[in-house]
Amino acid sequence: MKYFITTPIYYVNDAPHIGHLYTTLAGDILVRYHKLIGDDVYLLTGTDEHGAKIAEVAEKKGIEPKEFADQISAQFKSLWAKYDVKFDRFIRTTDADHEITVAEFLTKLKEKDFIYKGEYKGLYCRGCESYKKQSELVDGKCPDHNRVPEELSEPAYFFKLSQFKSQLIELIKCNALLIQPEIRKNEVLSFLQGQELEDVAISRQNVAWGIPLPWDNKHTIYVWVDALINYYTAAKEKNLWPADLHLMAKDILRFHCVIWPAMLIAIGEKPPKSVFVHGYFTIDGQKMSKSLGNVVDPDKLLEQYPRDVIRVFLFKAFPFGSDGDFSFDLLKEFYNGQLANELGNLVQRVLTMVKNYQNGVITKPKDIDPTFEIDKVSETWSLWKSSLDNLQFELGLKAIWALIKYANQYIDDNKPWGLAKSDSEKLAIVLYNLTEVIRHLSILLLPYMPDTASEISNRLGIKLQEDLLVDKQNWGVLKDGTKIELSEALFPRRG
Ligand code: ME8
Repeated sequence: MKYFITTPIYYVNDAPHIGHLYTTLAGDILVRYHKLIGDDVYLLTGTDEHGAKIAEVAEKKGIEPKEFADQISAQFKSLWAKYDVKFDRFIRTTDADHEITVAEFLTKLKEKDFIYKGEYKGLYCRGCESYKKQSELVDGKCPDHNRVPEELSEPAYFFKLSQFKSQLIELIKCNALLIQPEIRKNEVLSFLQGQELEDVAISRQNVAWGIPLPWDNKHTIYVWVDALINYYTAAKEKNLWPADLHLMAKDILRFHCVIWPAMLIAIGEKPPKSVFVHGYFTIDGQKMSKSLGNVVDPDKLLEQYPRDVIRVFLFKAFPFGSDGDFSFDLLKEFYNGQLANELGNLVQRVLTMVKNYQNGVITKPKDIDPTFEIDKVSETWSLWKSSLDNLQFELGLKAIWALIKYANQYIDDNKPWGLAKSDSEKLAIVLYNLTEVIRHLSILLLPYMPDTASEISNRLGIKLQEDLLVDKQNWGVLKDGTKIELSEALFPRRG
């Protein structure tokens, strides 16, 4: 089954931060999951490079906007390599095929009579790159950017968004455009139902850094219209439209659930199938902002912890659709507790016992231990699947950790060190159960912790195939005579 996932394309006015990392990792987790279940998955990410904001920052730095965009875009791309993000395309809005697609898209809108020329009079926040109403300001400033918006009065071309109100409401109500979590769906619906939809200006006369309007090159295309079309550009190349899932945070919900589907319907295309809106990070309880100096740099995080630790922490810490707090203290506590003491300790204890009591060779017993609850493993698989299908990552991770706890408890209850002296048959059964649990864990953890998954598999003497789940969920796959490898602890405790 084809499954086309997108992240937002990020602005290149500044270096990547933990928020960008979060959304992109979610995409990568889903890619790895869909590969495992045999889907033909495609992940799109990239950078949003045009517009007044980027031009302004480049000018301050004394370089051309494109040169500046090249630098920051390269930072995003190299960051994704460091976190092993498996994207299929990294799109840039300065890519030639995108510029062509945008021009074609706008030409279609015009031909279908959804564009007219008028005069835009009003406010514009460069931080959001969006038109603002007086009622959206706090003390005369944009609340998100703490910046007084510019007053614009200029000729502009408009898209007849107002014509799409009832179609959009219908689409969202019946989940043909599924917006999750429910609270975000209700937010969009109450926005749409609460007022008349206004037409939206889709061109700027005084912003040179953009794609020219195909029929009037005195205007460039409004950066959000340019940016949203990126999904369509990439899809066209591979015949992927409609997108199955657009990932994002709540800041850009309306662009994706109002303007974007309307633009698509207007040219006779299908809207995206679903949009998932995750929460916002705060840092030590405070809003993350440059002025507070608390922006978390994903590159710096990697200087302190391996990428798997960061990946799993971010998704276990709080539900994907809710706001949550990041702090280095919480990260360290998670590392020492759930990684070193629980997961790492389980793997190390079990492999050490196989090494010490069975010469490092797994024996597959004929008998079973009736006290061992194999159901716990199959239950974990079903929670794993439903949580990944519904983007409830932390629920799936909780289930995995419950299995880890169960296995640690099983060791304490059975005391293999005692069995080694008295009952070698029971010992073989107990150690086989434990090594099998570890094997299952390596696959369950794969979408979240790919390095750890392959490390555990290597130590178990099996090769981890990332693309197929078939049979791996069964019990008893580890073969008699498999040689394990004992090595350093996976997550050495930190002081
Ligand atoms: O909006 N917590 O780009 P952008 C969690 N170019 N996620 C966060 C976050 C936070 N504190 N801050 C940012 C743009 N994000 C446009 C998008 S798409 C056609 C154009 C993440 O660089 C989150 O995914 O401001 C959010 O939606 C996105 O970064 C905004 O990135």
